[in-house]
Amino acid sequence: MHVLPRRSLLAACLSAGVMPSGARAESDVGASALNARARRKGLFFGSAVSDEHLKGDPALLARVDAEAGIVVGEASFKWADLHPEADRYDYGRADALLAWANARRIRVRGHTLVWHEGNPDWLEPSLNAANAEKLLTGHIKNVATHFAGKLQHWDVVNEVLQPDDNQPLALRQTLWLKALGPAYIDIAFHATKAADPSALRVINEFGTDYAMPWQERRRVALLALLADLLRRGVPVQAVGLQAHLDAGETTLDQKVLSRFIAEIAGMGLKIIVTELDVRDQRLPANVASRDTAVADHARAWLDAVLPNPAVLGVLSWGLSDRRSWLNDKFARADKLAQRALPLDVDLNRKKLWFAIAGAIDAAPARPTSS
Ligand code: 9MR
Repeated sequence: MHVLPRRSLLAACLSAGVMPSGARAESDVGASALNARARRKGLFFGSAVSDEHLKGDPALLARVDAEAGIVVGEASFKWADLHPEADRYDYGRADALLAWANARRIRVRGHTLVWHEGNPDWLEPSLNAANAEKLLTGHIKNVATHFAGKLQHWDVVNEVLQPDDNQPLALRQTLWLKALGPAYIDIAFHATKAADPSALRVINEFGTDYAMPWQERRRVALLALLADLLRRGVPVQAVGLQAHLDAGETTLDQKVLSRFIAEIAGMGLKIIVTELDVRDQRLPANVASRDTAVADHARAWLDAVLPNPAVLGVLSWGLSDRRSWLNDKFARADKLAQRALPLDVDLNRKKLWFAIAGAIDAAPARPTSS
C-alpha cells in the first residue's frame, strides 16, 4: 500500500517536469524504472555496461538491473577485446556480461562486428586486398556463431559514413573500404545472417541529429546507402541512431528529425536509439541549470523520435555519470565531470532520467504492446 503515495508523488513531479528533491536511488526503483515504463509501451530501455563496472561496481550494476531490459558491452564485443591476436579469440569479458545479463533475464545486444576503431593492433598492418574478405568473414563467423541465438541485435557495421572522405556512397575511408571497396558492408551483413539468423542486423551511425549542414549531408548519405543496400538485397534490418547529443547545440529541429525517422521506417527498417547521452561541454558549470538543459534537450530529441512505431527502444551509453567517454573525448574546460547520463555519480535519478521517463510515457503504445 505504501507504494501508492510514492508513485503518485513521482507522477505529480513528472507532470510538473521536476524531480522530487531528495529522491533516492534505493527508494524508487521497481515498477517505475525506465524499462518497466518502456515495456508498457512495447518499447525497451537499456544501457551500455563497461567491463570495469562488471568487475568492480556492484552498486551501479544493481541500478542497471533495476532500470534496464537490455545491455550492450561498451567495449567487450569489439575486435580488440574478442580477437586480440590473429589466431586467438578471447570471449571472457563478453561471456561474463552475457552470464550476468542472463541470470537477470536482461537481454544483450552485440556491438560491433565491423568498425574502424576498437581494433587490435595486429589487424590493419596484416590486412590486404587478397586476405581481407577471409579475415572479415572469419571473424564474423567465429564471433556470431559463438553468440548465435543469445543476442537480440548485432551492430553489424558501425560508423561507415564520412561524406568528407569523398568515397563512393559517402563511405568513410577505412581499413575495410581500402581493402574491399563498398562490398565489405554487403559481405558483413551476409556473413552475420549466415552465422546467427536470429539477431536483428543493424547499421549503427552517429551525427544525424541536428539540422546543421554537415549532419544533413550525413542523413542524406545514410538514406542513400540504405536504399542502395536494400536494392541489392543486403540483409540490413534496422538502423541504430547513436544519439550522442549536445545540449549546447541550437539546431535541433524536430520536424527534420521526425521526417528522417519516417523515411527510414518507410523503407521497412526498424530503428533503435543505441548510445544516448547528452554532452554538456558548452554549458556553464552550474549543476541545476546544466541538468535542466541536458534534460530538456534529450526530451525534445526523444519526442521527435519515439512516436514513430518503427522505433523499438532506447539505450543510453552508460547509466550513471560515474563513467562517460565524453570526459575523455570532450572534456570540459573547467574539468568538471559531464552530467550526460540518467543517474548522477551517487546513482540518484537526475532530470535527464525524468526526461527519458516522460518521453517514454508520452510515446504511443506499440501495437504489439501487451
Ligand atoms: O565509450 C567507448 C570507449 O570506452 C571506448 O574506448 C571506445 C573504443 O572502443 O568506444 C567508445 O564507444 C563508442 C562506440 O563504440 C561507438 N560510438 C561512439 C562511442 C564513443 O566513442
